[in-house]
Amino acid sequence: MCEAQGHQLVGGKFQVAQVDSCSPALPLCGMGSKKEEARRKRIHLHMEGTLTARDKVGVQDFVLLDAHTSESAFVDNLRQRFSKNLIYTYIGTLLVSVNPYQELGIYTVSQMELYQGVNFFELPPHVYAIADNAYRTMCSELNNHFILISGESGAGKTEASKKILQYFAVTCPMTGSLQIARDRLLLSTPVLEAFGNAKTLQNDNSSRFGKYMDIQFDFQGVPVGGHIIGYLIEKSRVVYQNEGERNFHVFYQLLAGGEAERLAYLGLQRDPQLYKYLSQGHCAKDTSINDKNDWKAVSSAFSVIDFNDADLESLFGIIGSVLHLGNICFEEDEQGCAIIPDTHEIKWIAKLLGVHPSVLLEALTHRKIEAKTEEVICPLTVALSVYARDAMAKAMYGRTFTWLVNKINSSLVNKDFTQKTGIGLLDIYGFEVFDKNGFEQFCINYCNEKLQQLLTERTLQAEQAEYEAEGIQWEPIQYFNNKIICDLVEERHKGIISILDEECIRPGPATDFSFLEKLEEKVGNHAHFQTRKLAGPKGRRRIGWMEFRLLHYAGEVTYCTKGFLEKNNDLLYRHLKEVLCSSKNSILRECFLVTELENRRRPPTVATQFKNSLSSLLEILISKEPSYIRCIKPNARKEPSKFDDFLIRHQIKYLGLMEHLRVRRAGFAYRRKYEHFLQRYKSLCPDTWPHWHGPPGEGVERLIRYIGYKPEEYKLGKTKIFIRFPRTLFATEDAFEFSKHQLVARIQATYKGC
Ligand code: AOV
Ligand code: MG
Repeated sequence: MCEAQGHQLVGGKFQVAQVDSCSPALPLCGMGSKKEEARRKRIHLHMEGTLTARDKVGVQDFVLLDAHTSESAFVDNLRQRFSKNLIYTYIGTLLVSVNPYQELGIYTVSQMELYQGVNFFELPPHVYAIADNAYRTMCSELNNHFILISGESGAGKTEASKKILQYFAVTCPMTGSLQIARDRLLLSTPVLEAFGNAKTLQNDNSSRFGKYMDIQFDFQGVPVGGHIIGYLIEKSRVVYQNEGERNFHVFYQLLAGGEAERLAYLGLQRDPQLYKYLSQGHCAKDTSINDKNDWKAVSSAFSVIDFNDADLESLFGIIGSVLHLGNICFEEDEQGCAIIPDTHEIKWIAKLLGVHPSVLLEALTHRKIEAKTEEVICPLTVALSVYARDAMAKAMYGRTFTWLVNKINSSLVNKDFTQKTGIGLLDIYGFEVFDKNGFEQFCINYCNEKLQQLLTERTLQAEQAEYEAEGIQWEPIQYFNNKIICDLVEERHKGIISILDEECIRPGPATDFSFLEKLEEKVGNHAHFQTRKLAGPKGRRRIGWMEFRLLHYAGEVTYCTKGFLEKNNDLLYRHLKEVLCSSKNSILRECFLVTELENRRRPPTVATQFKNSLSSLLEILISKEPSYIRCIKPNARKEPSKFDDFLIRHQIKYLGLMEHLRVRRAGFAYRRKYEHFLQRYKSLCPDTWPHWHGPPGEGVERLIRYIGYKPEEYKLGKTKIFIRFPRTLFATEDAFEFSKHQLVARIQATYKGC
């Protein structure tokens, strides 16, 4: 006779006892291998500490809150847990994470082992539980998954995605030859972060590009390869940074850690303050960032992900050239044309890129214009030369970043495996509000709107639609659907992006101000749009003449239209393009020559490209099974242990966490088609074992009546059974394991008797 916490085998029937799902629903003992028993013991030991302190640490699943609809109770629970360094809490299967801003020691290998193969609610909430759950479902159902990590800038998305990747790297089965695939997956991160992350006011390691990483597994669950898609890198940072912000990490890393010979070859000095592109934010040297150490990590990662010396020479030739470009100064001659009095920088760039100095000099100070039959070369003003110089730096960096992602992908691809399943990790730039917000923030916040929309559609909307389709009685729960804001931005012919594109291509003088006027004319009446002219100086911050305000799902953001047209057009003078195409630098040749040959026609604008890439991303995601992590930033000062109620309440609101909780609380944790449910558990009931010939729904009804489900624990829909609490399912699962064990024992006994 076997008896375990929460489950009793009574009179041959398996009954589900009332267990608080906060306590560990330990499955039946004595049914697994020695290893399994040892694991169970570990869990038990681990849980003891948590259980005794339970009253003081709130509930680990918001569904269990008594005052479940009150926002204050929600915040209180989060605060209590945060004060005990318990940063994770569930809402059903969704994970809420609060950035601790300190190392907590909860990401050790033994923690990883603890979460491996455990039922989701058995252990305290953890990002590892989300990873493990996705992984195990993928292995058993052979389907594709994705983990969507969202939250505002600095909330902990990138850290969470790295922890998940590490979890797979450590816990997945591994064969010798595939270790390299695993290492490459892991090491792609520091390289991409060096080139794509930067210190901003909100985050010292802010992702300035969006990243979707697909980890591919073979049929045994071994990680065999991967693929990364990068989204819109913030190129403007290469040439300009706001006060208190930095350029991309790689520049500072190279200067701080690069070998003396390398720097000499590139003509660079160690001190970042000597470079205009690195010092505009006045924090080139930041005590919280160790560029020298980071360089070590990045340079050793390069060798693992298959970069050879020639690649690195070209790559750093470009990085060096960008720094030299930034230091080029222009002066005006008597005719008002730009000249470059000191050609020191030009010589270095020419050397590093393999172009002729005089050609480069001309391209930076002149422009080729096609007249009727011939090309005319016109001198540029100083302002236009500065524009040309910055455009060249941005174009080089932007395309190099794309090259980098492609190069990493070619090292991650594994052609030997065809039958693959995958887990996608989505880590994008979080919602951003600065004092001054430009085109970049507009794109970033639009991206966040789209992901919020996906989440709303797939959780709140889909969940409720399913209850309706299955004929389950249900009291609908109201929620804010941000589709209205997505439409305002992206609708064809009518949305802000279309209006911007029209201004970018229309003949005649279009300016950032004429764009604003068009916006007022076309979307002025929209409930989520305001300008000074239309709304008056209401709100917390006055709207300026060049500004418009969007009322995003996550709050108001006032955008300055200055630079919108230029950034959306992203034009590089033809003259400069030709110089870059003629470069002997292998990366530049590859990036410019190929794309220029392909793109004789005008390429889509930046915003439209971004919109299209987001819509293909959503298509990818819609075909996969989702898991969600919602990250919360506890305070605006990046400080540990500081829980800012106001800031947190705001995030809880806009992340829609209360609505999630209501749907979860009133809803069902688990559902399965009758056929599948019956197929798995039919051995638990003599009526359905070994075969059930009637309608599957009826079989399920017999089965659950036999094993003793209580009426409040489940509902039967048209095609599926809905189970309210995870504990019910765990108990059923344990009973199944137990019966399997008994069956094996019986078979073994039979053989022994033979
Ligand atoms: P983000 O990805 O959400 O912002 P990060 O993941 O980069 O934010 O987190 C910001 C910083 O918070 C990190 O550099 C860590 O110092 C700290 N941090 C976050 N999560 C943890 C954790 N679990 N444990 C310890 N420290 C943590 V942005 O990329 O800006 O949207 O564009
Ligand atoms: Mg990030």
